[in-house]
Amino acid sequence: MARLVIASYRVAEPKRGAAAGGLAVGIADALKARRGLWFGWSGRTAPAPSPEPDIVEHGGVGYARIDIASADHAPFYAGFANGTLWPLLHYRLGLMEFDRAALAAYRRVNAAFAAALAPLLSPDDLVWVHDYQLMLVPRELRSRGFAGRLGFFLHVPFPPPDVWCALPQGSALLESLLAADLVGVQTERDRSNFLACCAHCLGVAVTDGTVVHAGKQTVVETFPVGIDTQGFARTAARAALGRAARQLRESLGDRLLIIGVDRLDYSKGLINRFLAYDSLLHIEPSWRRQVTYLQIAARSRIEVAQYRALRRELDRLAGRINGEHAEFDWTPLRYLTREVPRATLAGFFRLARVGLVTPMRDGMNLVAKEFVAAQDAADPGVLILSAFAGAAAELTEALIVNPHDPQEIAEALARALAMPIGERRARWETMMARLREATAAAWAKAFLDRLEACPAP
Ligand code: ADQ
Repeated sequence: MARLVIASYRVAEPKRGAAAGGLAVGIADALKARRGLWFGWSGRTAPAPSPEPDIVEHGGVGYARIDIASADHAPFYAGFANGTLWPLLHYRLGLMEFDRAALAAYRRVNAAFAAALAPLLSPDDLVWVHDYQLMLVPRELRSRGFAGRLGFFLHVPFPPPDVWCALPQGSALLESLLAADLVGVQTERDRSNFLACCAHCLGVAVTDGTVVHAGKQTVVETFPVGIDTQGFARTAARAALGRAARQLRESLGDRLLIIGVDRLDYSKGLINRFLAYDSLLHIEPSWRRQVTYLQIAARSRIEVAQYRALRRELDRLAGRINGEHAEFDWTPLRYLTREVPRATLAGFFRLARVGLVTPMRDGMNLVAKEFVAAQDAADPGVLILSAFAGAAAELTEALIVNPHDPQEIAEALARALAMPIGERRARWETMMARLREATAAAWAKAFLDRLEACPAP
């Protein structure tokens, strides 16, 4: 079996591996099975970083990590990756900032990653590059002589040509991705957008999902990311009996719990979600005192101005909603801007009657899948899900909403809160059956099987 080499911006702590949860589970299993190497950022910056990665081994997996140049980190990460690419890829041109110096830093960091990784590779390795922070790595690896099988997976959406073309020098990024043998995306929509951009911006031939550019063929396919469904379900069942879940349950009394869990990011639709809850309390006053909405929003990317502005807006809105609707013995909205341990979250999901997942645009959204996996089969909660989350393609039995319309979300909330047990069970069982198959491990396997099936270099 070929050795697997993963390159991603962040790397799980060697000792934690799959315990870091989420995506690390699927990746860690594949790495173990293939005696793999995980390459990425050390989490440190240095004025003149060593070009050689620091390599450690743990549990049969190698971890190779490099520092990023101190002068480059901010323009690379807060600048081009999260100030330019992130909004662009989430269709938010109005929030996109472009600066050539930031693009130059992005190029340098991607080149430094490839320069440090290339000497570690052998021709029969399977190399799998992850996400929008490393879009120039495929081409950089090729120009350093790596001719083996190379795959790229984009975790976030890919926008249509009219949006993508607004990015100055965007063609260089597309060309780099076409240096890979396989490009994987989350949904059919992302796939057709990516292919349309290749045809439109590069003028290349696209047939049956295969792009031929500069004499090289690249296959573009859909691989929806999954979670460790059974593992998360077990964690939730256990955590629901634990201390945090008990305290939460006691604090709720007879009230039904609505839960939202997100990174504090404008793509997650938090403002409209707060407005929707406010609207529910206005249009369906019978739910006053009967519900509590718990929103856990982990602070994220605070070095980017838009994220700080969003935080201020949510703080203001949370204050207004509680000020307007609260009673001396009822706080309608509980709002926490921090991370909560995964197991605790799993227990909270299981207690909730409604999971509220309403991103304006999301590659997949693993919270939606975690919420479903965490439910008690005898008394499952209802998922309300944005039509623009990648997960909506699979979780069709959720109440699907347009996140741009707070009123529509409010109506879905009222419907979910009143939904009879029979309907809740039927919807949940269908979604859960699907998630039992479409796990993180199955996702990694599907991608790697497809990469291995690409023509030998
Ligand atoms: P994210 O944008 O980070 O991921 P998501 O898929 O929801 O979004 O994953 C977030 C993970 O972090 C989940 O496992 C969740 O439980 C956890 N999390 C969120 N808030 C938390 C909190 N307050 N405390 C603790 N944990 C929290 C990107 C893309 C997604 C895509 C994933 C995977 O934007 O669309 O689904 O990658 O491909």
